Amino acid sequence: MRKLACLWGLCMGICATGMAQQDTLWMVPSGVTLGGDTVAALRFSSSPQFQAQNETLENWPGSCVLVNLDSIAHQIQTTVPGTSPVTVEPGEAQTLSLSIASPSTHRMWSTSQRGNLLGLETMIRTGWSDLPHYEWNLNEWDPLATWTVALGEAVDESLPYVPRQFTINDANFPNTLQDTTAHVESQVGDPVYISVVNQGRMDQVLHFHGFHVEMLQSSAHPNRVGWSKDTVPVKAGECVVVRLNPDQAGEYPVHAHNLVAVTNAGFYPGGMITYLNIAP
Ligand SMILES: [Cu+2]
Repeated sequence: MRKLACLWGLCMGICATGMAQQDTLWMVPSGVTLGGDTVAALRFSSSPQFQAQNETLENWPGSCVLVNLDSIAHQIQTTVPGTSPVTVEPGEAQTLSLSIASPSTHRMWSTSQRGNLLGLETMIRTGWSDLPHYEWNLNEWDPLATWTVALGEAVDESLPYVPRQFTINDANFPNTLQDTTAHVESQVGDPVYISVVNQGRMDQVLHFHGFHVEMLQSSAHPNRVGWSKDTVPVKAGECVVVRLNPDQAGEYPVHAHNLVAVTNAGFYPGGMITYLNIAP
């Protein structure tokens, strides 16, 4: 794909590093609008109030209280090696204690179909905190399937899968540019980290314009650590960390390489696109 002109101007956001440490997450049901579709949703929220974007856990504090405000029990699983899932009954709370090797980035999600299809999944990470650290949770959405599970019915996941919406941090382009935890803002000579977790059912491949990034973690392809690449596969469920060393100024898109994933309900451009905005 050619470099896209950025029509949305300079986003004056401040990057994501200074966020307060979160030690409680609430699982909250509601709905969101994505690219003209309404989608039933479940999110890890930083308060009992529903938030459209899952809250991530940075600088992992060692344990976190999970409060279930949903109507069914959720079994919460993580990719941290040697740990077992925690089950939280509706209306109850459980403490998730994990010792996480530093630095590393992991996925945390509900193993139920309702939890998974409604998007109850986030990123937990520790380390790589000496530089600004951006976070991209990738996901894709089938609106009809979300309403089916929201009504308590099962979705047959063996049927052909045709999601209509594709998101970074539960937002699709151009709304991704308003997300200061995803839209990279730096300057020449100031490197940043980016953690990427694929929360969806489809494998994705991210294409970086303007730069090669250095692979620091790749849970499905550990042999690629240390490689310098402009195209980064992120398999379903995979957790990847890269370092971007900006050596030239400009606005450069990063996008999913699968054409359908850069649309909103079939309309291009949309979906999994964000920008690297590098000042001179
Ligand atoms: Cu491209």
